[in-house]
This record gives sequence, C-alpha cells and structure tokens, in this order.
Amino acid sequence: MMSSVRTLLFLILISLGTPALSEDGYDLWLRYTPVNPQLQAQYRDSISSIVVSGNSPTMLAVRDELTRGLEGILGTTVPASLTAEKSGALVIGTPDSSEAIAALGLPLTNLGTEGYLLRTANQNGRELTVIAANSDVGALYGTYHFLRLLQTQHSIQDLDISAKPKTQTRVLNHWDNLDRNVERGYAGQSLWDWHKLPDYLDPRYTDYARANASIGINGTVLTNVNANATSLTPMYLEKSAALANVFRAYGIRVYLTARFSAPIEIGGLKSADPLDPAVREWWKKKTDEIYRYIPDFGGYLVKANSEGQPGPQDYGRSHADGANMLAEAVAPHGGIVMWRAFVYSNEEPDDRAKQAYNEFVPYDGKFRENVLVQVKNGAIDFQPREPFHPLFGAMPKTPLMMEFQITKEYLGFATHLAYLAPLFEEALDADTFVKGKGSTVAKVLDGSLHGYARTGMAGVANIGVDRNWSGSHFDQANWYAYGRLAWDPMLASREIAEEWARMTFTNDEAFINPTVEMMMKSREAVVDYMTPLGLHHLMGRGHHYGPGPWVEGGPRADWTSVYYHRATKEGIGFDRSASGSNAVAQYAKPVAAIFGDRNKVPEQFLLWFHHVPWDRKMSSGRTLWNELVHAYSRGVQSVSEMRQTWDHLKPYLDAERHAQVASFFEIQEKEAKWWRDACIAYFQTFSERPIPEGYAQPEHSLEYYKSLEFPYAPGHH
Ligand code: GCW
Repeated sequence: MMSSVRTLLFLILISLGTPALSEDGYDLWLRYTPVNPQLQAQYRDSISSIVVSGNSPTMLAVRDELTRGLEGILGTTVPASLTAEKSGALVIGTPDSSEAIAALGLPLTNLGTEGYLLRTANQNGRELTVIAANSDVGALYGTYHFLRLLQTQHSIQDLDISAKPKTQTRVLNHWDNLDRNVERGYAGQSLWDWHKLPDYLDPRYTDYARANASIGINGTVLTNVNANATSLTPMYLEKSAALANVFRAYGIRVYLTARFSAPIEIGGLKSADPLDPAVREWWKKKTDEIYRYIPDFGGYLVKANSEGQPGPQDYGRSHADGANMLAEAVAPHGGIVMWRAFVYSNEEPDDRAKQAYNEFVPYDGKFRENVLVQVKNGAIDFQPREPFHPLFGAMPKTPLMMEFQITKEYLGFATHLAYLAPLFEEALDADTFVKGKGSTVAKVLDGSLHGYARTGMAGVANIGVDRNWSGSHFDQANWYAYGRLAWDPMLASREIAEEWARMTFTNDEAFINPTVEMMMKSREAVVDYMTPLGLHHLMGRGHHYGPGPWVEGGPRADWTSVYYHRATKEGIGFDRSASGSNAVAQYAKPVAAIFGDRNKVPEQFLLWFHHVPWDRKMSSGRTLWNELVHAYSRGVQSVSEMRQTWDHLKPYLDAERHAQVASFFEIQEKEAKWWRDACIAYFQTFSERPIPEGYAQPEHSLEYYKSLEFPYAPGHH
C-alpha cells in the first residue's frame, strides 16, 4: 500500500515536471525510478511476467532485484511465473536450471562462468526476452545489465547482447582498520562494524554487495594493506566469514590482508622468515583454518617491505620468496596472492620512481602461478596525473594487476569533484610499446599481450558509512567507473559518465549533456590547480590536504615536496632523463625516446621528466613561468564554470542532492584558489618573475599559507 502511494505521488510529481522527491544518495545508481510514460508502455508490453529459474541464493537475489527494479521503472508489479507459457515472459537462468533456455540452444560456450547473453527470442510462437548464462552469477550480471538498459532508456526490442568480463579478479581494496578508521577514507567510518559482527548483519552489507555486483566487482579485501594480524585470529575470521556469507550470493569473494609478521605476533614464532619451515607450516595451517571459516576465501593481499611494513627482506629474502610462501598455502584451496609492488626500502633511493621496477623486474618469472603483482597506475603514488608505471612494460612472465585509487587522497578528498575515469582511461590506454605499437596497459592487464593466465584489477575503495556511501554524490561515479573498467578496460570514460549520470540523476538530456561535460573536464581542472605540467606530490605533509610545495626536511627526502619539484632560481622539475636519474630508461625504447627528450615529451609530463628553465618557451608561446601561472588560474576558472553549470541544473533533480553538490563546489572553488595562490606565491620565490598581467595576485602572503596546519584532517592514520 505504502509503496503504491509513494509511486503515485512520484508519478504525479514527474508528470508535473517537478524535481523528484528528496533523495540522500543511498540508492546510488540503483534508484529504479520510472522512465518516461511512452517507454514505460513499451517496456510493459515486452515484459509481462518474470520467470526466474532456480532457487539458489543468487537466483533469489536475481528475483529480488528484478522485482524491485521493474516495479520502480515500470511503475507496476510484474508477476512472477513458473513457466514461460505466455508471450512477454522475461526468462532468466542457465541451461541447467531452465528448460526454456536449454531448448533455445544459445551460444553460451564462450561466455565463461561470469558472462551472459541478453536476447529476444521466439519459442513456439511466443516472444521471450532471455537473460541466459552458464552460471547463476552470470545470470545476475545479465540482470543488472538488463536493468541498466531500462534505467538508461534503451530499447529492449530485438536484444542481442553478449558480454563477459575481460579481467578475472575485480576487487575493491578497503584500507579499513579494525577500529573502523579508514586510512585515506573521506566517507566516514568503515562499513564493517566489527564490534557487532558476526551477530548483527547490517542490511547495508547486502546493499554494498548489490552495488558491487551491478558493476561486476567480484571481490573485496576487507582490511587495510597496512595490516593488523588480529584480523587473522579466530574471533575476526568469524566476523569476516559472516560478511562473506552475505556477499556470496552476489558473486563476491572475501580476501584479507596478510601481515607478514603475523607468525610472530599471533603465532608465537620467533621469526617470519619465508624460507623457515616452521613459518611456512604456520601459514599453511592458518590458511587452512581460514578456509574452514570461509570456504570460498579469495586469498591474500600483501604490502610488504614498504613504508615500515614487515616483509621478506627483513630476513634477506626476496618479494618472490614472500609471495610464494603464501601462494603455496592458498594454492590447494584455489586462492591467489596479490602482492603489491608499491615498495620502497628504508634506504633513500636516488629516485623513488625507479624503485618498484628495480625491485621486481629481476623476479619476473619467479613467482608461483597463483601470484599476481599489484601495481599502482603510476610509479609515485596516485597523483592527479602520472605517466604510466614502467612495470607495466617490464613483467611479461608475471601477471600484473592494476591498482587504482578510487578514494581521492590526492585529488581533493570527497569535496572536490574529480571524475576519475579519464585518469583511469589515460593509464589503461597508455602504450608500453613492449611488443611494438599498440601494447597498451589495458592489453597487459587483460592478459592478451603476454598470455597471462590470471588477470585482475584493484580499486582502493572510497566507501564508508556516509549516507551516500562515498562522501559526495559525484564520488559514487568513481566507484561505478572503476567497476565498469575492471570488467572491461576498453570502455570509454565518457560513456560510463553518461550511463552513471542517467541512472543516478535523470535521463533528461538538458541535464545529462552539461553534467557529462562537467565530469569529463573535472579531473583536468584538479591537475591544473594542484600539479600542472607534470608537477607532483606537492600536497600537505602526511594528511595530503591542501598545498604544501614548501614541505622539506623530516625523516627522508622522498617524503618531501622539494624532492619532487626541485625548484631553483634557474628552473623547476625532476630530471629523470639520461642526464638525471634516468628513470626514463625503465620504459621501452620508443617511450623512453619521447619521455626522455624535453622537446618531445607531452607538456603534461614535462616537469615529471625534466628540469626546465623558467624562461623556456612553451607551445602556447608563453614562458614556462607564465604557463605555470596560466595553468593554475585555468584550474580555478574551470571550477568556477563547473559551479555555475551546476547552479543552472537545479530544476532537474531533487533539492537535497543539488544543494550538497552546490556547496561542495563552493568548497572546491575556495580550495582551488588556495592551491593556486599558495603555489604561485611559493614558486615565485624561485622564478623571481612577476605574475603576468591579467592574472590575480595571491590573496595572502606565502607565510600565511605556510602557517596553516590541519592536525585533524580526515583519513590520516
Ligand atoms: O598512497 C599512500 C598513502 C598511504 C598508503 C600507501 C600505500 C595504505 O599515503 O596511506 O598506505 O600509499 O598504498 O600503501
């Protein structure tokens, strides 16, 4: 009753052209609101009953989702039926569970366990719509695809779609601690309520699983890579198992981070040496124990010998020794080890950008077959813009996974709008040239370039207990885009943005076009007002909030900003060419020839690879100094434009979400100016050149910007 009253009210509001009821963002892109009446009529004609075959928890989830989705989109309840005896049946299942599907003899063989077909079919004179797969999870993915077609107002006549994921392991990495603090999390506390687990299962866990399944994410690493051995104790394994029980129906496996020193901390051993038989035995037993709690446990994610984490090098052993020990323990159970390449040792390197390559390339081919090496998109650390990580062109014998950061540690936290799919796409489309032109990072990752048997992608989650999950409405798009790209790294960021915006807000073209434009330019705006022209790592020390180009001193040089920008009276930038650290030599020759030549390198990477005089002429005709001021100012300008665009979009959505985004734009504009002014004031002390005419002077003195402190910035550990 309640729900039909609500639907009616909703329809009245829609037909009046009034913005929808207030929304808080909880429903993400699964809002299932009514489509326009004409389409609704068409959809109703095509779908008159739902026939879900099978009673597994996954098929129950399919039935629930379809019922919920169709009721919302079509504005009416579509009856469930046991057989497809009438035209207009929507039939979902596998050849094993559904006679109707078996009888159609569909080409399912190449779709694997996660792929699916969406087909319009004729059977004995009846027209059916079919969602068919080899497994229940495939049928679930097909169901979400079908609902997406409806949500984005596509025709469902003459359907003939087949899809399967291009990578196997598509995981979220939660940097969530057991005390619920989320490292680099800007959306509140961790979703995992460890204290109440395993007994209380927050309904949110199911909605989390639904959201992930809807975009093809099939794994979740529950715990922080800066790991705590307590998560491997029986008490916590029971809690993780409870989560795994919720996620299983949605095709999502649970993974845990393995603290390398756990045998000492919770096992009572004296050592964690990976070649010590007692240590190996401990991990084997511990792993067997985990599988008793979680029979489909996915495996371990490990950060070792990086930023103070323990690891095999503590015992003079290699990353391969460490990874292989854990791989051996999970192998009998079909598990994997994701071993992170984000390493840098305690000795200061001549160039931190070179370290992962130096430490991993010698071990190419030495890892067990169930190890994937997880590599960040760039060699430093999730900067607004980085050239692709050289490791992607250098490990033909080792499956490499991508690690993207969805949470915006370096891109304005949750308040700045930065749609990250263009950043992801730039990394995926980058050409490593390792097997000649066209050897893109995407082809390395999907296994097609080197024939990797295992493939995967990881995204550092931006999710917490905030009502809208991500801390901002637009940050939901980054979670969404990550999932879609993990499924298919060849997808275009613009299409993903459009898909997401239609489902999250409205199908009204007057809203969609400007919103997609705004999203597409948003990340470039952040690059401009934070780190233009290849600058990097200029953020405030530790918490990374706001500008800190002056950061120097402290425990090690490569944790400072001055290490990265190297500004002097003569010029600015990190010389990574042959005359400098020669990091360019880690790329294939054709790439090195471009990055290593300051006249050929794309200007967006200029100061990443070269130290350049202030007066150097840029392609615009401006000097480097003037170009820098120009770029910083352009960034601020873009944010003002986005804010204005958003103001005009008020009529198209609910007031609640509009208002939050609008006020976040005010924050972003204020902080973009802060970035511009602080950086220009600071770099001017080196360039000693005036700010060119027509550009604003910094609002405050450099001393003022330097004096700002943020001891309670979120996400810091
Ligand atoms: O991005 C940096 C972060 C650390 C993080 C580390 C890593 C989990 O500042 O907070 O630690 O990278 O990726 O291991």
